[in-house]
Amino acid sequence: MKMKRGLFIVFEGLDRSGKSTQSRKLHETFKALNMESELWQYPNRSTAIGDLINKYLRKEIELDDTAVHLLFSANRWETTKTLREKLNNGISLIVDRYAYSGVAYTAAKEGFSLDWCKNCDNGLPKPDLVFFMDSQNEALANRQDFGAERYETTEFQKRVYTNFKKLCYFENPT
Ligand code: DGP
Repeated sequence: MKMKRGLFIVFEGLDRSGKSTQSRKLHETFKALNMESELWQYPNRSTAIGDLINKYLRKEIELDDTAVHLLFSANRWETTKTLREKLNNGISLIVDRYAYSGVAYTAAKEGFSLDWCKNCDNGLPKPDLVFFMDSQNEALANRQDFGAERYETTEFQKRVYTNFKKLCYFENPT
């Protein structure tokens, strides 16, 4: 089934919080309903910028924190044209992480405010729906391979979680 405009759905949360599994499940559901959709992921490690980010996350290279923040954002901006085209062509996008991770992760580092972190993503296409996988870090630390990548430490994930909760509140105050 072709929709007039595709849906832009994002899954956010800590590392190993189940985002990828839920994104895949939703994608399967779309397929079963015969609705055109694609599964996307940020960072998109397949581009030149994504390759740099990948090396940074795997601790193969060191980069300045501000530069890395801008690279993650640039990685979203560089795919914006394609993203809009897909949506306008009726293809729904189910996206594992987006700009909320950009803010929550960098603001977990010393000297970065939530507001500053939001600036470079201003103007990106806005999702229609964002799911936050509300998993606490204690359980996540027991998942297989936890610790392999740069941000996978219990302390860091605790600060990221606090930031995600602040973003949930500020974006949707009750
Ligand atoms: P993933 O491929 O979903 O496991 O994400 C890789 C790691 O990068 C994960 O620890 C979350 C982090 N991350 C994702 N997006 C951003 C971002 O925009 N900025 C920062 N600083 N970190 C991010």
